[in-house]
Amino acid sequence: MTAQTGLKLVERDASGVDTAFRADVLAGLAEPQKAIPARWFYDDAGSALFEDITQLAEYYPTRAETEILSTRSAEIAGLIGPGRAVVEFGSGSSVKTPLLLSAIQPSAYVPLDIAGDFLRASAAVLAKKFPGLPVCPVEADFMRLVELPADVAEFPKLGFFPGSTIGNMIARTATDLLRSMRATLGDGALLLIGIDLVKDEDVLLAAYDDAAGVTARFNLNLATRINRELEGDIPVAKLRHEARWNDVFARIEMHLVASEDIAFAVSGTRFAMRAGESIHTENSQKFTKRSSQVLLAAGGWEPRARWTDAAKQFSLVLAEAARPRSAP
Ligand code: AVI
Repeated sequence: MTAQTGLKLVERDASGVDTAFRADVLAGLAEPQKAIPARWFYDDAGSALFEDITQLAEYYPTRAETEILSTRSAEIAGLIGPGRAVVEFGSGSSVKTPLLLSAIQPSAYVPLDIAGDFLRASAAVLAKKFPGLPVCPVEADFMRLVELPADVAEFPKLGFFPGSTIGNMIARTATDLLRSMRATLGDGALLLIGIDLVKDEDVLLAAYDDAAGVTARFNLNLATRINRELEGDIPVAKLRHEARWNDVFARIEMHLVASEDIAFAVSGTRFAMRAGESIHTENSQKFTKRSSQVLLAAGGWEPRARWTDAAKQFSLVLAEAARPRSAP
């Protein structure tokens, strides 16, 4: 069954379970190092907790990216030009989207998100802020090719992917996503993408393990979501949040660590964890200028301009859809 919401596509079985969620969780928990893709954090509760994270003193990315968008908006707008349909991958309710929309005179705004209620709520807030602007929310998993609403077919597109969410994917998945964005947006498209930078380990660890415990609640909410949506009985109180810096891959990792031996079931399948064993729930890759350029090129995008905040913690890159070529 396909849930129709404005436009699109979350596959559910007869009992309303998101089949992709169940498949990822069951496969991930069966691995020797248990692991679940980070995109499943974002049910309505997870999306709200993430908004709280963005307000934390320790979490620099949102402030840094907002600083870039507000101080460099004229330059960014000059390169993008007017009349583009802005397609945002993962809908933003934050200040970033209005900053972009008010700088560039877009023809339409198309937020894409898998969290339907959150998507519609933030789209409504934006539509109020920009009364003349067509706002066409699409509930979809943007990891796949998305069919955009017919209303925006004739406009040139600007993909907007702020927040360095690209860093939450392993390189192969990130490349696939960039390629599918290229296909969704078409020839002549531009992409404005936030890319977080390698920096001091202490700054990174604090950003992903804040003193108030909001990130811990965000991480643990995944287990709560599994219990609720997939008939699970994971003992959430026996899991604790841990953030680790992996220097080999230049990434922060988040884990849910069992504080004692536990056993549980998800959708009728039984799993066990030894004390100290973890479920790896997120990577947050940090980039250098070069590593970000390599990734964008692999995904079919040619960087055209790049900005950083004053403290050089975060970058925003404007890239252009590359023409397919197989030779240098
Ligand atoms: C959405 N994403 C870019 C966030 C990040 O920084 O990797 C998710 C997050 N995880 C913990 N804190 C924030």
